[in-house]
Amino acid sequence: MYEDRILNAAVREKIMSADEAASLIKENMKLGFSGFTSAGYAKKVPTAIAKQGTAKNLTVITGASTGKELDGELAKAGLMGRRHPFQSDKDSRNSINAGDTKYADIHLSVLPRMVRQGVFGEMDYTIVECCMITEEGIVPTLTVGATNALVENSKKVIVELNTSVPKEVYGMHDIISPDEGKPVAITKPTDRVGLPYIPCPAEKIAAVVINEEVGATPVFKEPDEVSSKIAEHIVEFLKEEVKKGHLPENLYPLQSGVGAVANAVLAGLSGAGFKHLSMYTEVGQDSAVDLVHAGIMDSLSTTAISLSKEGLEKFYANFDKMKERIVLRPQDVSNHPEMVRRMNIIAMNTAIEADIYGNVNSTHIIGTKMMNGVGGSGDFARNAAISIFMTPSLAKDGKISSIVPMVTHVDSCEHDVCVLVTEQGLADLRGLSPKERAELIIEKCAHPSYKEELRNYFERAKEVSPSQHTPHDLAHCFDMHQRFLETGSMQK
Ligand code: 0RQ
Repeated sequence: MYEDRILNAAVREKIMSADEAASLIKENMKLGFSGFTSAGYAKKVPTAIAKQGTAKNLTVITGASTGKELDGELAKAGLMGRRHPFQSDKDSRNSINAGDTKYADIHLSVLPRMVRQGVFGEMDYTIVECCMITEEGIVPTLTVGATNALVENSKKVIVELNTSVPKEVYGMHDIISPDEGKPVAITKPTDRVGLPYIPCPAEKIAAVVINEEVGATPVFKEPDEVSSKIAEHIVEFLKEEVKKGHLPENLYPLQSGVGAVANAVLAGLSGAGFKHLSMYTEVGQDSAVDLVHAGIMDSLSTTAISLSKEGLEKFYANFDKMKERIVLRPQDVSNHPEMVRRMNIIAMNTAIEADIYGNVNSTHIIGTKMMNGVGGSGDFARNAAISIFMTPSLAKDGKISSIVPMVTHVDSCEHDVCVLVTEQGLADLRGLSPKERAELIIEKCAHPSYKEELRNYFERAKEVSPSQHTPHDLAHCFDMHQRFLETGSMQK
């Protein structure tokens, strides 16, 4: 059985049930997992670990977020002692915010190097979803993430062979470690410089579990009026930059973050008349892959393809074209500062809140509650040719203004934010002094119902501030947040 997917006979002998594989996992173990966004993570083994419920205080390290069968089940079972570097599951978020899971939120490009440096110690097991096991190693499904670094630094590996993923996916991956001190010779998104599999000797494989199911797939909100308006402003800005000769007609390679707004912005690009676009990014959601289907995007380099059920069906129905145009890389290559800088990436990420001087909070709700994590937004924002942050001007039905006097937590600082966009408008902050930025952000990005309070804050700050470079009224810079905590709304 499975001779066409497990090429080594000795490895075929290691096929066992998810329960048997899960019983290898003991209390206090350090586990690596494949997976990045809702793609490429093992499902049966973590669910079985959670059901057995005995392996307490696990350290769980992945590429980025995973789905409910992994983060959700382990958190609900109270087994998640530590979690790195990014998550977005409701139950794992609750466990972190209750103080039950210790969470270090780490730039995604940095995590694999930390794994190789031994910052977390050696992994006891790395649990990898794959579509094939060759004589030389493991062929992942539609992600790479940090899997290669985790496998390298693991005592043993458990493989979950997912037969719903065609084995023809072999050849889409480009595996290389950038930590060897040599330049990574990638100058365009589809360049290939590495191996089509993750090296792993047969002896290191402790168990193979067969999974025939697709598992949960993400559901994307249809673009609404607010996200479509944000997309419109960005498209207009990019067209203007082309007109001025600042950008080529097919733009520079794009990076786009996760979530509903990011998905809508890419969808907005499809009708904008651009041709021969490319992406050098970390996650290809439906709207990015749709641009490839439509022939608007020629090439897409990413570490994960994260598609809805319909998106996945369309992807496999047009697989030859997808394979020709899409390359899957480790996250320390997809997010590598060297490549982001070299290829002049246009980075587009979503903020939770931004302040009048252009600092961005992507992670903490009202300064203390973890949402997801910084993910790759910092990797791209710091090194991009143009770093764009976008957010609806209001959150929670207007009870919160996303533009505030001072952010309650900083993920991307004023130096890494070139352009700020809400549905109200776009502020091009490049080359502006802090006070010029404040005027523009309040004018262009704030919602009309909060403009007056923000203007009043800025005027008062100029009166009471000891310095006129970045004026602040430090005793009152969090008044809006405090009012929300006390009354449930920032509105006066
Ligand atoms: O909460 O779901 O309870 O209503 O935040 O907000 O508007 O649905 O936006 O799905 O695009 O996510 C920044 C979280 C945006 C995401 C963030 C509340 C809001 C809602 C989600 P509810 P939306 P999105 C590449 C790059 C960091 C990582 C990153 C993210 C929830 O984009 O995690 O960029 N980014 N990675 O109500 C209080 C505010 C709020 C607020 C929003 N000001 N105050 N709550 N919300 N603004 C990908 C990877 O790295 C893998």
